[in-house]
Amino acid sequence: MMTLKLFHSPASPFVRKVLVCAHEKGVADQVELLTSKAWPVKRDPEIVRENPSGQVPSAILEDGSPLFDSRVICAYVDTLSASVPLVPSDRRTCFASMTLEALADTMLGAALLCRYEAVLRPAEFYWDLWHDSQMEKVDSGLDDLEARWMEQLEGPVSIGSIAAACALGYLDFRFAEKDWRSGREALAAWYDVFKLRPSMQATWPE
Ligand SMILES: N[C@@H](CCC(=O)N[C@@H](CS)C(=O)NCC(=O)O)C(=O)O
Repeated sequence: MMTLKLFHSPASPFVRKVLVCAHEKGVADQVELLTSKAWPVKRDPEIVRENPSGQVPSAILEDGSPLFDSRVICAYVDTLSASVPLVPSDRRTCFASMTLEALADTMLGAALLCRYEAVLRPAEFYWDLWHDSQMEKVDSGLDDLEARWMEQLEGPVSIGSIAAACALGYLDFRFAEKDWRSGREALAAWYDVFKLRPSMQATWPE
């Protein structure tokens, strides 16, 4: 059986995307988790050896070659079994799913920057405007999901819906006080069902 070595961190929403994909594809047992310490200011040399960004998720294939970032690893995981395709083969839905994933990743990236700003940056350097501007990207993304992406989200599970669910899950996890559900009832209702999927339950952040 092929094994994918995955640098991971139990709270990382980008890693979660990969693990949700692995569970959806029934190949979670082919992923070997490597403990790592991804952090923006002091990179983990073990990860850097494989991925100069030092970020998780980063993976190593059986032949020793590196695989990153989360989008590439998710696409790779999709090839590990023939069950339901997460990157749709139909051209139109494929690019729509990838765009939805990109949107969710953008929201996640901005939310992570807010998190780092709050927990990492020395208080005297904290910049409200910068923080709030990142959070505006998250809010615009939430509005876009509600206004334009519900049909796609409600369709068959895909890389796009998984990424969106991981982004919303991260908001609940790290920004519990943020009331992202108000005014976005369709998105909230969709997420509250999607999060019950066994793949989401098996990858709850710690
Ligand atoms: N574009 C990357 C983003 C990954 C990312 O931001 N990972 C975070 C953890 S959730 C990380 O490693 N942060 C440490 C850093 O930015 O150096 C992906 O999709 O994999």
